[in-house]
Amino acid sequence: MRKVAIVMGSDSDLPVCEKAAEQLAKLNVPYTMHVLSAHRTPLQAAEFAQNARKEGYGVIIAAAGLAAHLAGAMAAGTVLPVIGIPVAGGALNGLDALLSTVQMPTGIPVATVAINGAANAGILAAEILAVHDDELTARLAALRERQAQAVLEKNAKLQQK
Ligand code: RP5
Repeated sequence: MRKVAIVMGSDSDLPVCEKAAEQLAKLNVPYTMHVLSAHRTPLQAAEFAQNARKEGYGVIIAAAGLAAHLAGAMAAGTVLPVIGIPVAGGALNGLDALLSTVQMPTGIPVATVAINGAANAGILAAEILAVHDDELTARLAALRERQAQAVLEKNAKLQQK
């Protein structure tokens, strides 16, 4: 199976990114994590994106806050699918990162999740890899089933009150 790269602009983004990692681990999807900044290490970030496919990656998740250009920089360097996570923080609390990540020019797409929506980024990465993987598809379906059961149990408890 191809791997997922989780790249983040700073180690301060790690607590958010760990939620993506948790989902991937639960689904048995291999992943690696990297600190790479579009602004502070632009050459290394570009090099990572350019080599990602031949290094065995199938999806890149990129998380950054403030003027968040990391996901866009990744997408500029590869035709692998890139999922952007805008990270909350700073005076605008993530709205800046959301707009910087989501407003990509035509031709260089970034699939952007919610501010701090790292769990969904992990699940979406798995769903992309599952297109050609029936076993992973089954694990994703089981995850949905467990979620539905949890909601139904909560409803049942509420009805008993
Ligand atoms: C962004 O600036 C990073 O992605 C992080 O969210 C934010 C702050 O970085 P640090 O100053 O904590 O390294 O590039």
